[in-house]
Amino acid sequence: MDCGIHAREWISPAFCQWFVKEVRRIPGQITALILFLFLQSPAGYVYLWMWRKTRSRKSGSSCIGTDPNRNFNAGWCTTGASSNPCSDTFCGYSPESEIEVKNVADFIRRNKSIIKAYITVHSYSQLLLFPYSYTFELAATHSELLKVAEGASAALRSLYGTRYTSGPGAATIYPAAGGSDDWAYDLGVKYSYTFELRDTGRYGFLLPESQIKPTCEETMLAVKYIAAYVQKNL
Ligand code: 0X9
Ligand code: ZN
Ligand code: ZN
Repeated sequence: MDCGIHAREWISPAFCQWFVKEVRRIPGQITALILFLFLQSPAGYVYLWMWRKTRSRKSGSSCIGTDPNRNFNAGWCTTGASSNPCSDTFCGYSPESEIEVKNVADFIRRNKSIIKAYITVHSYSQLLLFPYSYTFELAATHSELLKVAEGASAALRSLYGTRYTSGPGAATIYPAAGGSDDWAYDLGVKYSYTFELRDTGRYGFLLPESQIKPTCEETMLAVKYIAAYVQKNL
């Protein structure tokens, strides 16, 4: 699981912190799930806390940063991404050009045999997405991915009634290539999900403090659901 791939989505790293605290209290249950990477884009997070991209620069453009979730090697820069360095969805000059992306990709490649699921946490829109986003074609295991997503959404809703929509990224949010979820799935990680946490736009990225704890609590139920399913189906 990673959090904070997009720097301005503050609720995401908050959830990773919550997750670590909680998971230590339930010995055995989710220990098979590996947790890594709190702040995938630390430079952007520090930079005024409103930034989406990394903070890298290259001569030839005065614009700064690449969208890390367009920089993975999955249909790279073919759709829903920009080759303009000034765009908020700039895909970078080449796949894995960003050190943050290269590090995550290397980590997943290196641990491929033991990684059974990959969850990446974003905000906002209340969605539970799965591959593909770089194409409208359905994933080979589409129906299973959907079934697990719907179970996880139901578990999440059971706490405070928060409604999530689940589906493949391209059809559910928008087509966008170069994302970590598609990349991990094509590498062979069978269960690959993107959470878009609260809310649906009222506060957007600036989720009020009063919603941090309930968001973490309900999301925990969804992640536990996915983890339990994966453990039963290893
Ligand atoms: O556009 C994104 O990277 C994600 N939405 S966000 O508003 N947090 O930026 C959605 C990612 C869905 N997955 C892929 N596009 N691969
Ligand atoms: Zn995001
Ligand atoms: Zn506070």
